[in-house]
Amino acid sequence: MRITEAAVIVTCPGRNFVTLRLTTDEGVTGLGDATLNGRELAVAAYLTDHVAPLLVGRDPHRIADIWQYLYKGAYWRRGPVTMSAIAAVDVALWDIKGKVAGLPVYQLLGGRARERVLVYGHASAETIPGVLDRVQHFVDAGYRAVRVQCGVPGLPATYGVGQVVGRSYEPAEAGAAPVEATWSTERYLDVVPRLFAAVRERFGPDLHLLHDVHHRLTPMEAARLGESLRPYRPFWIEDPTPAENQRAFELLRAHTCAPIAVGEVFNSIWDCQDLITQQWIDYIRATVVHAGGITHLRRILDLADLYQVRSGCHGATDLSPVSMAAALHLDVSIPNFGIQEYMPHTAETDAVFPHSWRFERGDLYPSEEPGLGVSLDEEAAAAFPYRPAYLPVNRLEDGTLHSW
Ligand code: CS2
Ligand code: MG
Repeated sequence: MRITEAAVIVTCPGRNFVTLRLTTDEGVTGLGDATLNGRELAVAAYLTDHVAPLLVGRDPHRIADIWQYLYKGAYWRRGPVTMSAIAAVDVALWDIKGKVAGLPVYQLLGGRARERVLVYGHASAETIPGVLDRVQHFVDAGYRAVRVQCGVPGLPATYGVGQVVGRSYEPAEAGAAPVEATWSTERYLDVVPRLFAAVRERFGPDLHLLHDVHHRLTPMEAARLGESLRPYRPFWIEDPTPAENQRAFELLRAHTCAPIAVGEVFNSIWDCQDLITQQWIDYIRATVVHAGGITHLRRILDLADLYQVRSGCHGATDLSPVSMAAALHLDVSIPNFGIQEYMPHTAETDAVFPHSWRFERGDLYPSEEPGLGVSLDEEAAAAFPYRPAYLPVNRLEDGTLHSW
């Protein structure tokens, strides 16, 4: 069996998505997601110009060898653009292997380790009462885990913490340049414990509550947040402080027992190594698309298992349904599954990427179809051309650029 074509499809059914389609001489095709929010065209060019020509003529069953060839053969290692491109190839090859075997991908990964995949939804609003209404919506739909975020009083809508009514708050805003928002750590640290208190008071002790800090605090500010949330038992605090300097997590760990989740911006096992092996975190959030595909993410998750770190794969809507399908096959098959993020896509996106995973009462169930269980309607995709869109930036009140 040989790869005969590697095609890159860019579409924007609400969000930009980059998809790799591999075709073989036996007519079997495979899909991989290559979307890198705000830098989509860089990965598309990397694939079209530098990877596609290397794939034609190769045996698609040699997944591990092709992975090593693209990783080591480039000389330039790691980085989100390279690793997203490799991920797309890797996932498309797993899709092909599953279709040839007549098995869903999770069966190739060792089969089911659990019956279902626990997910969390996003309850976000400007005000605390607004968030309570959103949480009620998730509880009514059967969710047992919800991420709660509210606006910071006195600041206009801030990325990831509030919501402008009628406009979605993430993961990106269409436009030629990022929106600029304002940030105040003190006001934020004041409002989040009040939000958690209100949610616990109304919904009781059983609902899992998560919160995303989007890398905005110093380690000691994050420790203060962890301690102030302690009475409300957070499931996790995500990205409390930037992870470039990983010793920051050692410091944070020494001052709070709040569970910590990190990793959505990581792209290699080397980014995760210290955090995992030093047990400075509780959940690793790397994704299939940005961390080198199923092959590489499984290595990360295996390393994590040795150190009692569980998975919490990133699942925002800037990851295409192809990535979500791949994540679910991993989630259901690994021993150290924790939770899966789930933000349903727009109806337009679901129409462009028909898929057969299933949501039921707070859990997702991976597809039982051979391969990933996702297809791409290329005619529908062509109706939604690429539109520039970027994640916002944050400035402090004096204009200093802050972490987003
Ligand atoms: C967020 C993401 O889902 C999350 O946890 O942090 O929405 C993230 O901001 C985007 O995926 C960035 O592309
Ligand atoms: Mg996040």
